[in-house]
Amino acid sequence: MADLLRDLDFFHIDELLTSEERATRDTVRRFISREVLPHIERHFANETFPKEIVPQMAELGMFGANLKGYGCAGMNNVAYGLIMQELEAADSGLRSFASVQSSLSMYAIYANGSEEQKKRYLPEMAKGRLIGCFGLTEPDHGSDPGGMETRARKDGDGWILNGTKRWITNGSIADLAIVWARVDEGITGFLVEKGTPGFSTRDIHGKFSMRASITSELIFEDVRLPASAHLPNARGLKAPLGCLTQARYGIAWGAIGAARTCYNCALDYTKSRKQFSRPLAGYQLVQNKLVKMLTEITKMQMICLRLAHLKDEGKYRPEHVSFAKRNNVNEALKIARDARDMLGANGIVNEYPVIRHLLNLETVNTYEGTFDVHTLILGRDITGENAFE
Ligand code: TGC
Ligand code: FAD
Repeated sequence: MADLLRDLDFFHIDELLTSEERATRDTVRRFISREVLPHIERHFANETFPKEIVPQMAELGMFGANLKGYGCAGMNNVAYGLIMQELEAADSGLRSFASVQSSLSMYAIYANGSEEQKKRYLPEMAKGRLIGCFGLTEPDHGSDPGGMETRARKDGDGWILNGTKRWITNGSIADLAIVWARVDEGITGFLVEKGTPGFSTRDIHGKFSMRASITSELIFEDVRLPASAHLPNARGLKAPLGCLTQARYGIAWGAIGAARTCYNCALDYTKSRKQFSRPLAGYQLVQNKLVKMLTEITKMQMICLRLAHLKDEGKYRPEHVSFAKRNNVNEALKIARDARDMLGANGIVNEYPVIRHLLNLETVNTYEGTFDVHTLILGRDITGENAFE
């Protein structure tokens, strides 16, 4: 089977990229091909994350890639998106790791931290020496994080933290947890270092999706935190939601990568597989599916490039990101399902990457705002009626 990471560029979108953006994408693609693809099925089978590649990801500037200063690469948002696209062409779990490190954990400190916190943590996180996780979801509060029960109360100069966060990517492998909690004034954020007494993690096993990514529960039992652990500029739910906007942006790009791998695989397979003495690709029903995939991927690419330019110009709104995340992940999921069908029985084995992408995309459609939550965010935007109240 030919290179499944190869481009799909029906509308010459490549010509709209700068040479630096193309070079970033190609470097990441070579890295993925060399260091990730040969091992990813084993990690998915064993429920392990390939932690050994973290230093190389850092070397390539992938962590906090679009942040400025503090040892970050300061790339534009097109380059950042292309990195996410290539990572997810290999596996959604890999893109998840980078999203959580960059857009959730580093960005939370970048946007809400003191100068001292930024200098202390961001350069180490950019180098991949310090891994972060982002604890917003709780066992009883997923789509409605505003209902969170994790609580911090003042204790002298510091704080005492109690509560449980669930479904936290990188939870048990993180050195630093960004934890969102309720205080008397509302919702705010804390930095909790691994090893702090009273803080423990428990991994979630039995996942059929995102198996090459660690997902954990974070438990806080009378965790005593110094004043310096508080993110001083995190005031209200808009602080964590602002981080989600950054991560959702990367997810919209990532979905293109997963969809592209599935499309390339389905195209190659149906061109070579013969039934009734003709290649499957010669049948009208199969061509219809391939053309639908091509069309949706091309639309996804256009949405993301325009979104990147709006973001770089400071003109994008969270609702633009909701539009892109909702559409791209849902279309990628449909493409993965069609590709799986087109591979017949071979669509269910790990000789081909399609079933792994399909299973992963079920998570991607759920996390960072489910498909329906983004529908309601957009519905609120265009009607002025808030379905969440
Ligand atoms: P609502 O009244 O809508 O908003 C409260 C305040 O926040 C502001 N805001 C935002 N700010 C920045 N970015 C956004 N996306 C924002 N959305 C809202 C808003 O303007 C308001 O500000 P202010 O000044 O008036 O206080 O709050 P609500 O409680 O009605 O929330 C509604 C809703 C459903 C949109 C929100 O809760 C939501 O997005 N729910 C989905 C939860 C979610 O996505 N969780 C993700 C957890 S992290 C994760 O899944 C990581 S996966 C790993 C990976 O990324 O790979
Ligand atoms: P619920 O909110 O209970 O939703 C269940 C269903 O109800 C969905 O179909 C939803 O669309 C629907 N629904 C909810 N509200 C409404 C409504 N108002 N109207 C109509 N329908 C509605 N969280 C973190 O904080 N950090 C992480 O790193 C992280 N990583 C994750 C990794 C994985 C592998 C997974 C699976 C999840 C992760 N999450 C993380 C949690 C994720 O963000 C939540 O699962 C997601 O927000 C949905 O919450 P929920 O699972 O509680 O579903």
